[in-house]
Amino acid sequence: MTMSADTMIAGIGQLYLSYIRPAGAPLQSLSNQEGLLGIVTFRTDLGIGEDSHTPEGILQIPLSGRGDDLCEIWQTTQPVVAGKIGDIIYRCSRDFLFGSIALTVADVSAGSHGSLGLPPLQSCTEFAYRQIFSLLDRHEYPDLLRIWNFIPSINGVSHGLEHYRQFNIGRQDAFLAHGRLLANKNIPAASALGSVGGPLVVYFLAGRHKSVPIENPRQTSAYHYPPEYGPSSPTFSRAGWIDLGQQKVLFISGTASIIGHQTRHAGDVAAQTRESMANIAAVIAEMHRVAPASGYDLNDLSYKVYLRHITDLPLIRAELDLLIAPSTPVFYLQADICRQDLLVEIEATAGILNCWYGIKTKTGLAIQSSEV
Ligand code: 3EB
Repeated sequence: MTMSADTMIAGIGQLYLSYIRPAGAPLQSLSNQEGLLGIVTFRTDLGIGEDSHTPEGILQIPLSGRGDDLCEIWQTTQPVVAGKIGDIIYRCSRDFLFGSIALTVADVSAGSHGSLGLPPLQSCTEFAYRQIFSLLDRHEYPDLLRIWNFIPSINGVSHGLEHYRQFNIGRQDAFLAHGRLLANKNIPAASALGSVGGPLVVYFLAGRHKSVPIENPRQTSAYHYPPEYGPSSPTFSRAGWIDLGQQKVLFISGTASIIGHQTRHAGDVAAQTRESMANIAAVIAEMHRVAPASGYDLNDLSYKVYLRHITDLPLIRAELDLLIAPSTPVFYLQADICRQDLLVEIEATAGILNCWYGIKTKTGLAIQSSEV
């Protein structure tokens, strides 16, 4: 049975993700598209100032600019309205809200939140997450489906504590303050990377309907990591799965060479890549146990690979070429990873990729714009 446009509108909204090269399209014109939830660009030479948001709502992630020239576009089949509240800019449809927040760490420490005497990045993170949860609670998008965190100087130390560890305290405190750690049912899939200075940048997709969190049997749940990784454990799940009717969407968190809670293969980027992919395969297998109808394998995913050293790219690519088909979309970005000894982190999605670098995928969507 084919669905009419009316059925589509009456049913749950669908989600589409596209990747383009920023040079290939006038970005400003993309922001007028129907159903646009958000645009994220990964490059530094766009002239990022203090403000990571452009007037058109295009989020610019302050990475080193090495790696693929990448622009990530989120769309839905429902009408979208744009909004701004506090430091968050967002666009939302009936079923989805896509938002971003960029906070300059020094600003927060100088302002009221610094007066608590907490490490600046910790209070900044708590402030960012509290704003996000307040928005989601107020507008009734209870479920955080996916979140990306870009932490300035992630492995740097201030106030005697590594920034990633400060970040984990602030994040967990905000989850606790908003009652979101009850029974570990509300924990989103996430990625956490280092940015090259600039603000703390967080972007996220939230939904009216709940996703199902998935853990990895090969790994200790991050929210149960022991204290040797910091005073508060990281609040994220290994993956989230959501049934949107026609679409079965899987969001796999940033995945690294960790077994149990320990880093494996320190100093060996090829082995870390293989271990990360083994973890992703384990997450997919776990999803099939929880949701038997979905049927994805490694070749059905699209990947973003964050590498600490851009010079490792050929080694990582060689490993991935052995594990996934050449037609599988993989994008490479240079970023620091949350543990000093991790050289690579790989995130993936299934069920929503619309097109990439001009290549249409079988997920294919109705609201394809001529620019994309
Ligand atoms: C790990 O498994 C690797 O703190 O939000 C991956 C994805 C990692 C998300 C986060 C951290 C986070 O612990 C690091």
